[in-house]
Amino acid sequence: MISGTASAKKTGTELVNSIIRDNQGTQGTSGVYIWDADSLWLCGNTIYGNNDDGIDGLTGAINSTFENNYIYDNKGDGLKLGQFGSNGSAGNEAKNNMIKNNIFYNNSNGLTITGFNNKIYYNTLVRGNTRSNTFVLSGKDNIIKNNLIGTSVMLANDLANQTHNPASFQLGYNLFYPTGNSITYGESLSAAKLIYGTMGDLCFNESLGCNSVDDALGLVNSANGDFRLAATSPAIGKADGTVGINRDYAGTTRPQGSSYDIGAYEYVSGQVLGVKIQKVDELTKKPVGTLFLALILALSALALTWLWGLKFLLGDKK
Ligand SMILES: [Ca+2]
Repeated sequence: MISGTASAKKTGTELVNSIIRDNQGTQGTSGVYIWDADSLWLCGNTIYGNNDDGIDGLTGAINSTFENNYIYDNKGDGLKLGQFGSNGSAGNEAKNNMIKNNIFYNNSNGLTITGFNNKIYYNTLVRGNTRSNTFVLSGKDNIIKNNLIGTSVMLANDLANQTHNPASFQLGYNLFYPTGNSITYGESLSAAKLIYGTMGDLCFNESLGCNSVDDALGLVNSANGDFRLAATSPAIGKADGTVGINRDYAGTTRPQGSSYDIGAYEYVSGQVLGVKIQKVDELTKKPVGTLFLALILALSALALTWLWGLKFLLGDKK
């Protein structure tokens, strides 16, 4: 837990290159819980298998950066910032944050943001098999560019007592995988909403989501934890390079080739396929098979025999 208060925010915390997993309390057990933080830096973490959100920033973060994190298989949202129904007057707003180069896979919602002036660039949000939305956003003046978005998006204005308009979003240059009527757009979460099938439809009707690509994601093998772009991915060359982010999730320089690619990975020409890019749980939670167990027992027996031999040898020398 990273905890301040609305009037005295926790400032300058860094959480870097950590594995945060399997927090399995009976309810509300998230990997990271943020409570009124300012200038927080979360970078390079792997966060999975938690009973609620990967990162729960419901109570607010400002001026913070969330980058190059891999957040997957959490029962709640991947990253949640700000609180639906709040206008931020209690200090619990998500404001002026940067969310870039993260991978969200098989969480409930991938990324949910309620707030102001947040920048959401170059993230990969992929749905798993059983969960719902990948992306929910509400608030004002947020910029959402160069993200690779699987299956569904909700855009709404849910901030009470303020004259926010979802059209104040800058939404563009994303790759969206259409799977039916899976874009929800509305003035508030409680009001009637409009439903669209593609970013093209959203652009035509709302002048939002333009310069995007509606197509399959074109990843190497997301089910096996490899979220790199395949050589034929429609995400290649379609990002807006002017947002000023010059490294990708893997630390590769952007752009490769002449143009910038959508999603957490820049495509690298000649990338080696079949290289095992594993989920962490395959490394740390691998069950001990019977054959492996037998090998351990055999080696243990051998070691014991050798120790007995050594003891006799030493005994002889006395
Ligand atoms: Ca490129």
